[in-house]
Amino acid sequence: MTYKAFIFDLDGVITDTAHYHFLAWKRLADRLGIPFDEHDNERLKGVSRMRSLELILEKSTKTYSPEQMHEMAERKNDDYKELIAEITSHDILPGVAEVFAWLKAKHYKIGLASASKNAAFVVERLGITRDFDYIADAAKIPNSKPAPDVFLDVAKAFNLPSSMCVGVEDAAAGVQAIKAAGMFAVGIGDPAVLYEADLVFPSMAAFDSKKVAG
Ligand code: B16
Ligand code: MG
Repeated sequence: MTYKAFIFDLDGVITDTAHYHFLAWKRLADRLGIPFDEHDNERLKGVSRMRSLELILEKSTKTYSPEQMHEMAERKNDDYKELIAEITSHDILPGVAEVFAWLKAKHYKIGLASASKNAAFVVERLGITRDFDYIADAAKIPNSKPAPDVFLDVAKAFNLPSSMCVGVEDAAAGVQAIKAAGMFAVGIGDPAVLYEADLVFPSMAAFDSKKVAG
């Protein structure tokens, strides 16, 4: 096989921060009187902070200025940061440690391509910063998923062409980003949702590295 690097998404693949995002968005939606539940939250997975806010405000009867929206996003992020401050290594999803150990033993590069500007903090809390050869900084990525930018940024850091990289994602927008980058896409979750992926495993615990890289 020609692959040399595996590039992972964070939320939904390495750890489940989606629930904390939900709680923080829910607090904002309640304050604004906008209906918002776990089902609505599905649409926000892998989507940037501002785009997430726009999706929530679709159900609002009021319109808000860019300044107001900026303030809402800041407040949500403050609430979110308070929630994720308690994350520990126990929050690493089952299967991740085994997959990383296998990849390291085979000398694959391991990268992180998260849309989250809090990714470095989360990874630090999980205690796995040193497992990554490169962590993309979402604040420096021009276009968020489904654009390929964050995955291309990691490939560039590794000095590898896309054809030598495998992307791993739990969100449809993320799988689209991997495919737009020209990489092999592994989906984690429901094949019906992640139908654009080249291969789908139901969870990281079911991730079969040999099926991807041999
Ligand atoms: P932040 P991922 C994404 O993480 C989340 O899935 C998404 O819900 C969130 O809005 C986005 O990060 C931005 O996060 O507000 O912390 O910058 O799946 O790309 O690891
Ligand atoms: Mg994700």
